[in-house]
Amino acid sequence: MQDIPINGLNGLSYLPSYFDRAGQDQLLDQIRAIVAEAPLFQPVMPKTGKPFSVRMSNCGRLGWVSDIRGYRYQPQHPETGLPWPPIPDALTRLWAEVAAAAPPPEACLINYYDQGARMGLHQDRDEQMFDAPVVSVSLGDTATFRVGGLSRKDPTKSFRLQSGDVVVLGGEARLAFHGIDRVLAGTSTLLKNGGRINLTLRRVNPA
Ligand code: MD3
Ligand code: FE
Repeated sequence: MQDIPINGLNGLSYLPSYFDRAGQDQLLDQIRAIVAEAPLFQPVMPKTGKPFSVRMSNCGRLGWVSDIRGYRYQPQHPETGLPWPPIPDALTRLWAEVAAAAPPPEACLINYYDQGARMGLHQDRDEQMFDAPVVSVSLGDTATFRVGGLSRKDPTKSFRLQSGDVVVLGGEARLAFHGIDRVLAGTSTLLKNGGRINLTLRRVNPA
């Protein structure tokens, strides 16, 4: 476990290779089953309707969605209207290990990046509480991840996130600006057709 101070903010910890290859394969099978039931959708930016390059789904009681009306958490898939599938046990156990002080996760956002997909610098602030961390798991191709400070203008640092890596964003880093600059093609054999999956476990409401 590595604690990495960013612009003097505490609370970012990096757990490289938390999941070994067998653990990644098992998790991937479970994500495939979730996405079969709750298909990836293409979110669009509020107001402009500009599509994200990342496709998304969710599991858990709540899922994060973005459409012309805004960003929000909701209990149903935006296209099927069905409840989101449950969070896999391996992820609930991960949360219990790295976020033991927080109430259980309510949402797990599934981001799928194909080659060329990216995510601009943003803060995660659609949750009703910021004392619980966001816990991220990377699967598939390596990504270049950027983290800054509490202001968009603060300097940023870049890291590579590899398949099996976990990042815990708690404490002061919980509201840091961050984004994904690019996905490095051909860096993992986990996904047959390449690309990257990121899972983020989140607590949305106070306990
Ligand atoms: C740093 N996802 O879904 S996860 C997102 O790899 C998101 O798909 C990225 O940003 C991805 O909102 C990055 C790592 C992450 C998540 C939350 C953070 C880093 C963070 C919150 C504060 C600072
Ligand atoms: Fe984010």
